[in-house]
Amino acid sequence: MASSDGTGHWWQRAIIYQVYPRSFQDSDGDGIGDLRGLTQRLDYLQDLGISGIWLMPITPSADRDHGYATTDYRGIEAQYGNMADFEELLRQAHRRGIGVIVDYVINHSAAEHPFFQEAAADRNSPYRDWFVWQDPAPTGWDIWGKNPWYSNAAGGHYFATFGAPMPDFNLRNPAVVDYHRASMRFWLDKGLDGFRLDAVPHMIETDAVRWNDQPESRQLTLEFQQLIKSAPQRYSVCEATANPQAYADAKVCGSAFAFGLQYEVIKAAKGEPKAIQAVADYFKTAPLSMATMLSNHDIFAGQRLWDQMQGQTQPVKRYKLAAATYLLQPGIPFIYYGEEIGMAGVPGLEGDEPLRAPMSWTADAKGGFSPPDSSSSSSSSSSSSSSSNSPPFRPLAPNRLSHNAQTQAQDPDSILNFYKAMLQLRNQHPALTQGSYAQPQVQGQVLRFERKHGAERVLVAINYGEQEATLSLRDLKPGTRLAPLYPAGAARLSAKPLTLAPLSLQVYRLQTPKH
Ligand SMILES: [Ca+2]
Ligand SMILES: [Ca+2]
Repeated sequence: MASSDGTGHWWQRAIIYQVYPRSFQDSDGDGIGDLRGLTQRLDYLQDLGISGIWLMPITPSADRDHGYATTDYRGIEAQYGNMADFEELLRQAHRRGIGVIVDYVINHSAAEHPFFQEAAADRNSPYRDWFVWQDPAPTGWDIWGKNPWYSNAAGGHYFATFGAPMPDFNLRNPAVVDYHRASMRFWLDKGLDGFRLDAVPHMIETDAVRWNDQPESRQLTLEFQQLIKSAPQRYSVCEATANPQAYADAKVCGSAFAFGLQYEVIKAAKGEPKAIQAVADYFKTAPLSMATMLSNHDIFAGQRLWDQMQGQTQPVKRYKLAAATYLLQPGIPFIYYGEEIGMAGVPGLEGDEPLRAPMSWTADAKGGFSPPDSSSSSSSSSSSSSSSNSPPFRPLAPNRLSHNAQTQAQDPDSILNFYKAMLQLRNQHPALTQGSYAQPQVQGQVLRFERKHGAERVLVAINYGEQEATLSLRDLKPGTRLAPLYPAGAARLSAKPLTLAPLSLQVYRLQTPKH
């Protein structure tokens, strides 16, 4: 991805959309999302205003679901398509100015990966030392309530942070690191714009006490970041739950998900004063390269925002204020697919599955996720595979009739149109895209902050309260004028107290007198 103006990095200005490929768009009617389906939806994403997409794993996997149990680091999951489909997706995304990053899982492979299969079957296999073995198993280990050592049928015990089906690599073995470096280069050479690096604080363990976020894991993360960025305009973002701000540092990953902030933003949108203060304070210290979000594909990061707002007064207004908060603050915002239409989770499913329903595109029987059943008898002689016209692989979102992309697009007051307005605002104003963070203040349930870039200075004021609020602007230089950016249409104001309606947002460009 070329930088649009030849300066800086595209990702520093990016708004990134997280796609779970299995649930985004099924192009061939087998009930499973695929790469061609995603390519068909790029116009929607471009119209939304995003500038990057993060694809959860697209490589072949043993889990046939989330994709993090990798069986081949240089291939495409057959259910999603083939390498030509991926290359076409990349071309079409780049044509629209959209960068593409994909998940890369370094810490572990699938137990079904041929390397682990060889290592498990034969103590003398060259791949034995690619994984972590002990015999007998050591004692005293406890990772999230589980013993991470698993007995191997052919002898020995192997180490698996995330459970028996996903054995950890031995990342102290240089051959393993070289293998991952070569695999990353394989994708970068295709023109991929970067990686989301999975679970990096878990790469290297020292002992039963020191197994999380060890200095060696940070060092190795830096080496992978350097490899990725050895090509221009590439981006690396890390999943590092242990210490996100440390991993966002340029000397570790360069960017990391701001886990924890999402809970404060959502509580702020519910009007909790302590959370409003926490949101105001966050970017006083956090790097501007934090990857911000409201939720993602993992339940540990929270339910879908729609579900978190149920039971609140004015849930849609609060939903919009949560979105405005992270879309107008610093950071690199990541929008989880379906968030922009208010998609609900699917009740009654296990674990993370409620978060990962097929995207709600229309009010049709298959939600527009899979093509509609073809009832035409003339097609019976076609060569289409027997798998066509299968139902979507997972139940659709319960609120799809009202909250789907098509219906939302037609309602000027919808969540979707609010997201588009916020993205347009961010994209049009360098201060909001990449500006510094200044003057954060909390007055009652009102958050106010400024963003600055070059000569541009933008003021954001959000009233999370149910009462009208007045925001004093006494600290602005006399004569400062406020040009409204959102909502549009109001006349220019001089610097005087602002009146904020309940649960509302105002954004202004500040124009300071020259003299
Ligand atoms: Ca499909
Ligand atoms: Ca590990």
